[in-house]
Amino acid sequence: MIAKKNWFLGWVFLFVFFTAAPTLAAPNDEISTFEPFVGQVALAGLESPWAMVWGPDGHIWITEREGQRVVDVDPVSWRKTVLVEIPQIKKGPQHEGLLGLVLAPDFKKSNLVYLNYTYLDGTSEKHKIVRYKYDAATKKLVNPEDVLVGLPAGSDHQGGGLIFGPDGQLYLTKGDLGHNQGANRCKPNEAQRLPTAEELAKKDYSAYVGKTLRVAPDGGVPTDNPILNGVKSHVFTYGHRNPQGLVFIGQRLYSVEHGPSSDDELNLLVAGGNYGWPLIAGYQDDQAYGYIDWSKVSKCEKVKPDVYLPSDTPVEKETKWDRKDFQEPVRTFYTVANSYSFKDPTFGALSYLGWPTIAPSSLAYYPANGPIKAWRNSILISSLKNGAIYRLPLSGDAKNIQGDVSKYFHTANRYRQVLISPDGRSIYVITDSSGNVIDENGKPDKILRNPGGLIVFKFTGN
Ligand SMILES: [Ca+2]
Ligand SMILES: [Ca+2]
Repeated sequence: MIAKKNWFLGWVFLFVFFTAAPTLAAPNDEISTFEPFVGQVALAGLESPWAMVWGPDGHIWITEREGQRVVDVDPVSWRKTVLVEIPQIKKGPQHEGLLGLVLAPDFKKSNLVYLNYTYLDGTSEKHKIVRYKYDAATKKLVNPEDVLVGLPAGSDHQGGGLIFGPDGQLYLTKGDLGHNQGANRCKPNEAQRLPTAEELAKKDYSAYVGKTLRVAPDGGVPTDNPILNGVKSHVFTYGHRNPQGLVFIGQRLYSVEHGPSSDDELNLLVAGGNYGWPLIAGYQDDQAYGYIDWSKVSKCEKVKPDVYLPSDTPVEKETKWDRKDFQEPVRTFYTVANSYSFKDPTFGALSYLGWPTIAPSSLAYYPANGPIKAWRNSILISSLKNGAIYRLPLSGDAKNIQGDVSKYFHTANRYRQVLISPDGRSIYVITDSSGNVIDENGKPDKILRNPGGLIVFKFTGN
């Protein structure tokens, strides 16, 4: 049994010296000194900021999921201007709205910016990739063009991470829409289902849930996409729950995804790989997880899973599945034994905050030649649950994690995305506008300190 206390004490907090973190919400107030970094709240009141990239003018471009807009923020004056407002975006309190954005690799020539968001097609909710042209004269995003439309969408687990690869193709994460859990418990989870040729002929992309998509810049299927179950589609990898962060390190594509009540995952994505969900969470080890297909339970709507499991509900062991293409994670946050207690009284009604997860929301790569020597060749992961950045040192070939995980900048905020400045000396985070967190004292907290914020942590060392 992995005792809870030992599990926390096992973390090594290198280079981070916590001072009492004050509860500041006003822009330009100093958050705290996380020596050798100084934290500062640059902006507050963004409407669910979701993704950030460096714009062409050295400014930070931020999508606001519920704000239905992209804004431009000057990282010196913190002046904010609106690049585009998109009122037709379908927004929701948690997962729907404007998600990731990325500049085209040939942006200098094409001025193209790719976005993804949920929308209504008649009465049916869908998800799409759209591209805009940046007009440098007016500093606006104009001339929207649909790239890939009619992707599945819903009230939960949308994915939405969007990047370009060194191969010139677009990569988009698609979540499982939260099927087989919560309010969507009786809908079958389709993360293992692969698209058929008949569906693709009709542009029926319903099987694209729980996948990573690889999309040509014009929305087509790249000719070298993997053939899965005899069919070539936009699907690059499958068997995902809710992957959000993506980053390329050289030719290697890493992804983070939210696990169920344990086993958040860092994955190295390979073409055609099956990442296990919902049959397997984390490693194929039969520990603290087994698949229950609620859609097969009679009178599913009436069953309260917290109270009892009906006798016709088989819990299927992970080792039951023989999947030759299964890819285990590079690492998990965290894998625990069957004997682990998921009900820590510290967390009361917010018991999920006490689960062995971090809720990883984004990824960034700290380069091997960056000025922060101790950080060189590391992966950074932002955490929604702890309001912290986790740093994972990589092996020289970037194939593995090598060394201890460090945790930085913990405040009572949900860190939605992390972005590194071009000079490698500033680390930016955007924060959710609402939600619950674990605060600086390890206690559950319903009050976010800097909702809808942009925070910068500046390196003060040599
Ligand atoms: Ca997995
Ligand atoms: Ca497992």
